[in-house]
Amino acid sequence: MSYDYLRVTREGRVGVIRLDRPQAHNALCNGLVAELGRALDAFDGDAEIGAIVLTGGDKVFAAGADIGEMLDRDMAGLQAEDFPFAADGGWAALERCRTPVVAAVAGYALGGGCEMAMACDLILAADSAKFGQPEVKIGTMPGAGGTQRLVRAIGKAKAMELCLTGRMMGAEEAERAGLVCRVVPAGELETEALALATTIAGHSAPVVRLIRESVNQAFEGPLQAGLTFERRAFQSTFAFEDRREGMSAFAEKRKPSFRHK
Ligand code: DAK
Repeated sequence: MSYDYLRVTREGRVGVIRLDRPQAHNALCNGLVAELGRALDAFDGDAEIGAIVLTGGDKVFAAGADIGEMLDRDMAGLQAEDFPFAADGGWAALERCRTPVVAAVAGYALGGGCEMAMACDLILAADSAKFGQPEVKIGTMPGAGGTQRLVRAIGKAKAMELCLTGRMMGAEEAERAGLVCRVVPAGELETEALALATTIAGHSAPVVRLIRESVNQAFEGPLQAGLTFERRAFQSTFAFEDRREGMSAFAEKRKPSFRHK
């Protein structure tokens, strides 16, 4: 598959998608979002891929939706296509992707860029990362999870401040607030993101899928339902060959060799 706005590579069991529209600070034009959907669907359907890294450039992850493209849009049109779920289903592909996606963020992750990072499973930040929801400054508001995922990730007080003022939050503050799992020096982001994704991809794929779904239950639903889901998910790992292999390997003091089934 060829792409105009992405660079797509693979490193072992890790798929790497790099947003690559530097002249527009990786603004998320429809073409880019559509390509992202295709790349994600391809990796998600590939049994040889166990984790995905989604990243941008050194100075910008993504500066949000393409303001030029939105300028002349009207409400009826946005509603008809359920923007941003249009663009050939690019956003929807991110929401439904079952392979863990690590967002590796350097520089600006603003508006739709911050929302895109938050729609991933975890965010690894370079010390240069800046997160924000500046839509209010251009007369609109977050529309792809900014007022919802940000509140769940960092709490109402800080999320309210960021959304109402458009202030950017640096990497250290984002880590303290719980938005990112870790901050690394900018020059090490790519290596660290790959190492993180490679660790995930080295574990049993069906078990990873269950853990991911279970953590998301905690993020999205009530506690009792989540605890029940977790218990059933745990029990169902005993249906996998990889569960027996993992425990046998521990008992035999060797490394497990997972076959992802
Ligand atoms: N869209 C289009 N072009 C952009 C852009 C954007 N979001 N951000 C930057 N660019 C372009 C600039 O126009 C400039 O292009 P040229 O003038 O060189 O042709 C180039 O990228 C470099 O930008 P700057 O010259 O501004 O660079 P600086 O380093 O000075 O500043 C910046 C970097 C990131 C602070 C600044 O560019 C900036 O503030 N950009 C806009 C950030 C922003 O407001 N983002 C939020 C966009 S609104 C929805 C779902 C989702 C969304 C909306 C609706 N529905 C469900 C309805 C999402 C909305 C958004 O994300």
